[in-house]
Amino acid sequence: MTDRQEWNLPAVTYGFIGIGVMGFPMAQNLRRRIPSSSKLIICEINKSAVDKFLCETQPSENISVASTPKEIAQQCDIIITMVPKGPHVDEVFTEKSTGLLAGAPDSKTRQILFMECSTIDVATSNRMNDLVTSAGHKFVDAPVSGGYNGAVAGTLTFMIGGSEELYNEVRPLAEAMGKKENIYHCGKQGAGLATKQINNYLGFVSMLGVSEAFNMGRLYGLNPKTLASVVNVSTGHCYNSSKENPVKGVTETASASRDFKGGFSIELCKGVVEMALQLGEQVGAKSVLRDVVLNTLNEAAEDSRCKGQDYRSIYLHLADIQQSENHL
Ligand SMILES: *[C@@H]1O[C@H](CO)[C@@H](O)[C@H](O)[C@H]1NC(C)=O
Ligand SMILES: *[C@@H]1O[C@H](CO)[C@@H](O)[C@H](O)[C@H]1NC(C)=O
Ligand SMILES: *[C@@H]1O[C@H](CO)[C@@H](O)[C@H](O)[C@H]1NC(C)=O
Ligand SMILES: CC(=O)N[C@H]1CO[C@H](CO)[C@@H](O)[C@@H]1O
Repeated sequence: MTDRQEWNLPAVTYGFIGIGVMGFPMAQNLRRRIPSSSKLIICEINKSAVDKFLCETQPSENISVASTPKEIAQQCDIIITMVPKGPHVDEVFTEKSTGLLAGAPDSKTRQILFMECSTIDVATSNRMNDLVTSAGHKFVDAPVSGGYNGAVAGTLTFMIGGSEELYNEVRPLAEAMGKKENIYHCGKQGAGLATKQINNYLGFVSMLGVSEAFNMGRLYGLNPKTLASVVNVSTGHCYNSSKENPVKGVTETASASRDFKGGFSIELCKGVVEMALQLGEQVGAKSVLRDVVLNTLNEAAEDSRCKGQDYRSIYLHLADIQQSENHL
């Protein structure tokens, strides 16, 4: 409440749809940084999340709750959406009696800026963009990375797709929920999502390689710490070999040291990687890894050692070892 001027956000009415794991802390940071005279209206189907949000917000803060996205569009100038999947985004925007578009006014009276932060397929995002812009309103795709911790700390990375002008308009909003240095203009609408998916694909492929390599080392009988030290300073080095070694005990802060609890679940990872490969197919990009990656993810998602765990638990699946056997 001290440094609101610093964020330089317009004194308009804000709407936030989707107060889930990520949306909850993002909306909290937004509330702290928009002008105190501005109202924030939230909309979420999970009642207990709404109660928790109201309970954790200062009574002096200007907050209200809408029961449908339509009500949000009837009142807000800037609307942020953060929901799990493509079909949810579709419903939030297009549902005939409750959707955002049903509540959006004539754009000459009030033009709405839609900042769509969900991780969804590019085709759905493009479709929403077409509907919104043909009604005279503004739309950007702005997916994030950095997970729950990044959302709480307000250090998320934003990958934004839209015109230069729209990018400049949403940048202060992204800064209010993310890290100033990590706000990227990725290209025209859709490019934010494409960037996010391609990075997640590379992240998974990289983790798969690291897991296979360290399993080879394990079976040969190499000391995983020594192997990691050499990889660390050699050509095999990558983020996941140094910061996220899957062998428990090699990297203190790695997911492996928490027995792969929390983090980016194998199921979410599978969803994003599938979207990335679909995107690759649409643009005609050759992928020799495609089937291997999809099969591995499908198998892992059915493996009790990986189900609901951080995606890096793929190592246990590949090495065919139990959690209790994963140590130095
Ligand atoms: C809450 O927000 C509304 C709409 O922006 C504004 O009219 C009203 O004055 C605000 N109330 C307070 C207590 O700041
Ligand atoms: C609903 O919200 C509460 C509080 O944020 C959360 O603990 C719970 O897991 C949510 N339920 C579902 C089904 O997402
Ligand atoms: C590998 O490098 C990272 C820094 O990049 C360091 O934190 C880690 O301790 C190193 N691990 C080993 C086993 O040398
Ligand atoms: C190559 C690379 O950096 N891969 C991934 C390693 O893990 C992190 C955290 O999940 C990903 O963000 C990286 O993309």
